[in-house]
Amino acid sequence: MLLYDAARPNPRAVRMALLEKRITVPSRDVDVDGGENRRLDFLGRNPGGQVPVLVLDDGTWLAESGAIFQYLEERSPDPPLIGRTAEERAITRMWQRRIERRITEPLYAAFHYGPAVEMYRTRMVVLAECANGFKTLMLDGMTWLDALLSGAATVVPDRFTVADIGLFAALDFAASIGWPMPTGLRHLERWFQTTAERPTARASLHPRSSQTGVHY
Ligand SMILES: N[C@@H](CCC(=O)N[C@@H](CS)C(=O)NCC(=O)O)C(=O)O
Repeated sequence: MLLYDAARPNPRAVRMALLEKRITVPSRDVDVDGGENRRLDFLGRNPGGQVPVLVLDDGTWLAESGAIFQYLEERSPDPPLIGRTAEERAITRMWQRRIERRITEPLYAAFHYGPAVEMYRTRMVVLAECANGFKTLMLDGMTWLDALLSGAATVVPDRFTVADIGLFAALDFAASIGWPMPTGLRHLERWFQTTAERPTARASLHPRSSQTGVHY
């Protein structure tokens, strides 16, 4: 396998999952700043034009973090990051999707259409006028989750899962670019601190983080 990586939060989430599962995969950085992932040769293999991509041993390009998590789980079930039973797996996916919809997708849209708009303008449709709206949705999602966590250390009760990993990669990135979670969300703050203490949280940071201060 080969991981097409980059100094970006979704690739970081895959790095964190690999570390949690103690799987070592060689990686190569894609020049996202230079638009390598939006060129025809890359798009021919991943029409989504984004990273991460896991290249499987048969040469298949597997994109979308959720699909990559799923593949890793089936290849290396221990420790489980999705679940041991059909019920556990379904519950993890339910939370993973809720978090994407309510928090991480609005967060990334707010970033692409806001601070990063000039870079993305030449590559994709950007809705600069919607950046603030997506940020409002993201903040609303954080408030929603805070109330649901109510002291829990993990999104899915009593199990660390890919739902935690995807959320952590996004919120750590956001805080490091100056978008901290709103004050007063003490459950979400506690969840964040607990997740940040996992050895894989630090170990999954891209080497560029130490130069830029951005957590990805
Ligand atoms: N739905 C995709 C999203 C991946 C994504 O947003 N990748 C970003 C980095 S975090 C990217 O490739 N950005 C560069 C671009 O879109 O050109 C996933 O879950 O993997």
